[in-house]
Amino acid sequence: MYLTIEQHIIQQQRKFPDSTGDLSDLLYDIALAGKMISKEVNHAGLADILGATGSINVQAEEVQKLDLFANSLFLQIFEKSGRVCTFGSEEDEKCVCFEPDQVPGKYAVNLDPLDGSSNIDVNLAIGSIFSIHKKISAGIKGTEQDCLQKGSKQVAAGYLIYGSSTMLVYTTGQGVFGFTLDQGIGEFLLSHEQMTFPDRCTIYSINESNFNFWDRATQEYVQYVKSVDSPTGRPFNARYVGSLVADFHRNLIKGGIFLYPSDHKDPKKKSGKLRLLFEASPLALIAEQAGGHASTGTEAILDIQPSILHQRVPLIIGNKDEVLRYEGFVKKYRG
Ligand code: P6P
Repeated sequence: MYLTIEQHIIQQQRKFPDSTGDLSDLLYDIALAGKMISKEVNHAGLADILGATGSINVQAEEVQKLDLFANSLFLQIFEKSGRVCTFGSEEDEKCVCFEPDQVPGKYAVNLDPLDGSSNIDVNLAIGSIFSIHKKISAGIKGTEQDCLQKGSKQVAAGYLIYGSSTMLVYTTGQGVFGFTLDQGIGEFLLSHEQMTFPDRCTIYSINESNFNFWDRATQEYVQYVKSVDSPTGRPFNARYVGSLVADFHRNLIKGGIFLYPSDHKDPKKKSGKLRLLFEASPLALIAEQAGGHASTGTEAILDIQPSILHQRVPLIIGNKDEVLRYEGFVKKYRG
């Protein structure tokens, strides 16, 4: 008999007798949003087929871009919940600070509502990434300060992956747990207890079209893992979907390192393409809880004090030994 995510969250909550249950309720809210987005994402292909007759979906409604659909869904759920004071989203320039009704929300949520959504029309896995912090600002109403917290201060983080099946993977600091959506009963069921990176790292994930724009350390590291001198004595497998959640999830299960380093091809990417608060930080907590590591190449992701909401960082994440090895290459060139 499988455990539902609700039962699991309550089990975890019982370990903290003075818990009010607000974090548990917030995790349910995210699971609910995940079920609703999963339905739309799977349906999008159909809409696209029908979309050839114009931007009308099967219910004859205006087709919303799915990432905007996901964003507004999370916004509505969080606004109604009374558990969230501030909501930062990759889709919105500024964070949303909800009007506290009776009780101000205790949590700030940073979210990438639908990461990799450009892969929907080619039927590749995409995901939602979430990061939860406690409210720290002084006033009743939340502020941007509640979103701009170090990754090490997260009380929970995780992601939804909409792939061959829909999964919710999360941690509250007690290990990493994976739940698979049973579409038949509409429940997330515990399918991966205490997820950890395998000992052996055999996969590297990076967009090699940027090779000529990387620094020497990255070029040398990638050449190394592709050679017979690699830690396994044979070249690592190259696996790159171009959808962060899909690449990260596969590497978590099979053992791998994902790299999105800074490059000098695009001035906007000189500190990396991926966003600290909406992608790197939540996945870093999952990685560290699963025995892995996440770094910029010189600094642990969880230690970075964010300065702006849409701060970009280089992201090297996966098996701990491999990420530390990459850091060694960087050190060699930076001294
Ligand atoms: P590139 C998707 O657009 C995304 O934000 C991540 O999901 C993914 O890892 C990355 O960008 C892919 O970027 O430059 O390799 O296409």
